[in-house]
Amino acid sequence: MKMGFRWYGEGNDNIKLSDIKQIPGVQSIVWALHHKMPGEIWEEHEIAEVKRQLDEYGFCIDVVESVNVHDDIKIGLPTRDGYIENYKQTIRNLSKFGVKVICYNFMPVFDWTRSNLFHPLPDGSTALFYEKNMIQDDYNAMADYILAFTEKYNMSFPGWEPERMAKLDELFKAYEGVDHEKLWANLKYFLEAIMPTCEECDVKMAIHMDDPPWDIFGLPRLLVDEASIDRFLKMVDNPYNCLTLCSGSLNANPENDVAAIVRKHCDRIAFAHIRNVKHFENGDFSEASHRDCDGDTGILEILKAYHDGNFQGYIRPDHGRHLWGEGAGTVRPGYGLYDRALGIMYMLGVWDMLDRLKESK
Ligand code: CS2
Ligand code: MN
Repeated sequence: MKMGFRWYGEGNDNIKLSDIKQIPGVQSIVWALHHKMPGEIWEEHEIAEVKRQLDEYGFCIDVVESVNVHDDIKIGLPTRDGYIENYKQTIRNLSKFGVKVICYNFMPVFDWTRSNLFHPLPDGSTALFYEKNMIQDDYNAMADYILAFTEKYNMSFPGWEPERMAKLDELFKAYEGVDHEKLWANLKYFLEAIMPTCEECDVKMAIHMDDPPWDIFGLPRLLVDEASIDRFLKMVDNPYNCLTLCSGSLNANPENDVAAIVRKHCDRIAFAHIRNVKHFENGDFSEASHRDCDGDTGILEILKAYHDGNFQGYIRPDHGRHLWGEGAGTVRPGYGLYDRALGIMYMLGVWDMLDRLKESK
């Protein structure tokens, strides 16, 4: 297991690499070129610059998160082939600098969706929150909420690019007729087209789970439970077709047993996202600290499943709460420094003890 930390890049993240360096056990920076639009080629000189920054602190560049897939590929338009060629070139360019894993998603229109980015928790911290009733039919209201935030604080979220959001009605129209089966077929087409490049370059494609793991605003979502993960891995049965198993995304549906999925597919999980979620009876959920008893995701069982599976991939704390003065304007929602650092210490504590117990057997 190699521990990582997501960083949004120089000038785009208030957290400094020198801060991350002080968190014990972090080897890998999970990064991206966040100024790139889906479909654009990531150029070698741009990647080289990030590599230089990471080298300075001895971090590895192995995992990229959010090489976003162009809507035309998800919709299955004839123009998709050009965007797939660009994607292949990005894979080649990334591999030249040592990248081993690309985390991406295949969610139509939106990436993760929340109704409140800084929901107050009883302990005085704040966290991302999903109020089921708020996310029903009005996708424009949803996008307005997110864009008002990103504009106010002069940032953009991957998957919520203002350029795309500006044409939301058109985008929804373009997805008309893309039902679950069509979307599966388009995903298969994309993966089969890029697998030879992945093999050649030794780069694993690791799909992120859909968040939340159910259809929203009438848009189909695919990676939602154990059965759909089975289907995905079988559909393109290649060791380079892997998962970013996101515990918090999956467990937004309490029926999902994430530890069981880890046990079943450990060898196809290239990247593990660890996040804890607390459920409410009405279907709302809140994100929580990584400590097992603070949520319902079963963090201890999940870590044990990875440890038992001798997991060799990358892992990172996913979202954290905002603590100790962190809030809108000082941190990216879900991506503060402190709670993610605490999450790392919790996970490493558990992991070290599991190592110890294994040694003494
Ligand atoms: C991430 C996802 O912040 C998050 O929830 O786990 O947004 C993830 O980066 C993307 O879905 C990957 O494409
Ligand atoms: Mn995640």
